[in-house]
Amino acid sequence: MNEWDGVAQIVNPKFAVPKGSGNGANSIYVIFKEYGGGTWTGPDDQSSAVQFAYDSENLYLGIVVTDDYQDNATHSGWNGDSVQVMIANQARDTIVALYNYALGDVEGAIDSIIVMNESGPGGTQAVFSRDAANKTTYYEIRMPTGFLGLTKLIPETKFGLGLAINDGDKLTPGQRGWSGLGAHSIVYGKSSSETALLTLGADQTLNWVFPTNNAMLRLGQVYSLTATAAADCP
Ligand SMILES: [Ca+2]
Ligand SMILES: [Ca+2]
Repeated sequence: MNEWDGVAQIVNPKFAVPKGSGNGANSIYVIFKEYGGGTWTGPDDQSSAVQFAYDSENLYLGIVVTDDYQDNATHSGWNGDSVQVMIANQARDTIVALYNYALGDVEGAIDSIIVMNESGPGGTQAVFSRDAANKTTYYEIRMPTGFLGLTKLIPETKFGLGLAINDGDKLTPGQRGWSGLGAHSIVYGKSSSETALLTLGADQTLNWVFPTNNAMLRLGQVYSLTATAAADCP
């Protein structure tokens, strides 16, 4: 992923648990949520960093997932190691697209790149790879402008985007938890209001504005990225 050098990276984005509990005095923010009997032992079990860039024709997502074991025996777009994406409109009150991505099969036997267009215009392209020795999975996704119903992407274009990055492991296969950016847009039912509002920047990267109403999105460590926080964010 050398072409991503210099593009701002968001490492370990945080979200409030349980869903809907953000912005409170006692809100609890995490970088991973266990689910369905899964257990999470820490960032080496699963954690994620995300990057975005664009040109006039495409939005690009680069996702680096640290994960101790590749699990997707059923070749599912969501029920195992996978990346689920929601695109929402600028108001974040309408779902534009739902796309699911994964590498098929388990550690040592990966045989496919899975692109599942759950809804929306589709036409996305994906290249994924697994570095088992370094326990790292790379996802690179290209979305043509049609995903926003536009002919060109230009600075100041705004839209919502959510990522749920699922983890299953050898002893606990399937969707047993997730990290992600605005993950609650996708899990426990679909909620477009929980996507992050993205604004295309003049330098062809993306600027960020936190959700202000029921913020589930908190940034983790951010490298070289302009982020505008609402007053009630930590
Ligand atoms: Ca894991
Ligand atoms: Ca895994």
